[in-house]
Amino acid sequence: MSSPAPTAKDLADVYPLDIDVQRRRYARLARTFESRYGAAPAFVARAPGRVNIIGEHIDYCGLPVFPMAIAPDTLVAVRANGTDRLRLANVDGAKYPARELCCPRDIFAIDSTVHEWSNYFLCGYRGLLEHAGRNSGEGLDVLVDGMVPAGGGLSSSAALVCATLLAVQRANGVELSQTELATVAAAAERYVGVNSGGMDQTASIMGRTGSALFIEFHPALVATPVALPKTDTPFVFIVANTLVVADKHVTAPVCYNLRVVETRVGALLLARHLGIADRPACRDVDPLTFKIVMDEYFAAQGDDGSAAGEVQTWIRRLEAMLGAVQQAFGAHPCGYTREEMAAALDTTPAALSARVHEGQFPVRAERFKLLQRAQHAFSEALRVVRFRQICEDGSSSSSSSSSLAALGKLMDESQASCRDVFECSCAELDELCALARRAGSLGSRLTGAGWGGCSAHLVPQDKALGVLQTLEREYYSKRFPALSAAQLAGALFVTAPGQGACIVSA
Ligand code: NG1
Ligand code: MG
Repeated sequence: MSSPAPTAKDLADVYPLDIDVQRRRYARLARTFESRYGAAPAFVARAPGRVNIIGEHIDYCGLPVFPMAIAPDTLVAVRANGTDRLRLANVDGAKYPARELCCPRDIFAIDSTVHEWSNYFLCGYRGLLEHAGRNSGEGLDVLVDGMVPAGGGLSSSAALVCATLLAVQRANGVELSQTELATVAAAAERYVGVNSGGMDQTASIMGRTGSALFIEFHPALVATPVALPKTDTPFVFIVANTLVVADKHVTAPVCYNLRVVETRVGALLLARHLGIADRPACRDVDPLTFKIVMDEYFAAQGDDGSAAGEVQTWIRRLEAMLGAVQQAFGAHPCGYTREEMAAALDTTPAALSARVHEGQFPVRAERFKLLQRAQHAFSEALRVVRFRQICEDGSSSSSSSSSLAALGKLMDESQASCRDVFECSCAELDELCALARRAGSLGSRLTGAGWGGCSAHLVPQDKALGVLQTLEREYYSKRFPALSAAQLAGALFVTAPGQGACIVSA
């Protein structure tokens, strides 16, 4: 028996973000701030989390991604205190204890070996000072209220770094453009020891209600809002958290940072295979990414891509790269040792390690799977470009359920590639995807770095309740029987593209 179609109100209530809840949250933040510091905050900066719809682990390859900002966000309430103290507190003081730090000393001494929530604040502040060329800034009283689940693949970290950056630029009388904010936030977050790309910060800063963002990183950071298509059958996105906390900070040397190194070495070897390693843009640029190698390869042939439309150019180039990847790495399906990679590049393992910044972001592996990582990167970029094209075709005219099915298929293919080729899924993510598809999801995949964290599902509205109920019954009740209603509401919810970061009150 099929469930009755839920109304928009039913769906909105799945995640407690209605206006009254938000009013109470802001009022509580102001009250707590005042009782803690003896004065009201001067202003509140907010920055949202994000769901990546498609395009996983390719932002740091310079290839385009397709995320959306979501409603859950982080608030940073601030007041200058006229001293050199940074007093940081969090409304969840049990999980994130208050810290008193020194400005600027602690800002320039972030210890990336400890996993510490205040580091993300220090990152944001350090990013601002470095960008503005200042060696110190205002001492601040700060209270943070975050609603983005931590370690869940929804970018709680970027939400805190972006909200901090917005707050400290205002508190210090500096004004950055949106592109500068996103670029500075992305670079700043690397001070916690994860060699991340720039997708999360760009989505958090530049998100638009109702639109996803097609984000390009090279040759320049450009985020193009793309409206989701108006289909005959309305659809929603459901987020389901595995509740397996993917602690990227701890696992970075064997997971995230390792993937970054595999794609970086892959780019160096691919450039050599294509005979373009000595072009200045390949030789001197740091980091060399797959996107730069692709652009340089075509530039070397005098092909500037203007002969065909933008989408056709992307597709033609990405397909050519997939062919080249097969030729370059096809003989090594089991991966390379460090010695083999160095030999193929006429260098030493130590020099190669330095070239890919292992001093700052060390990794551990017996074998580096360059073939598989490169296959994932270029094929995932193809899926991103195709996804965008279907959205654009479908927002000019009302499109059919077949375009919805095509979007879902791209998401499913992305999940298969993440699981089998890039190896960043896990059993719980695979299970959530399988359960959701069985209950009517058209496309299900992990979102964010993976190895735990959240999944995202494209679901026709009339199937949404069924998917939610199935996941609750078959996943959450079985694995987490003690979960409270509030915890479940934070783990399993319907979402839509929301607005990016802003200063809420001044
Ligand atoms: P999460 O794990 O959701 O924070 C990370 C990276 C992104 C991107 C994705 C994978 C950080 C801050 N963000 O996202 O840049 O590479 O993984 O697509 O590490
Ligand atoms: Mg993160």
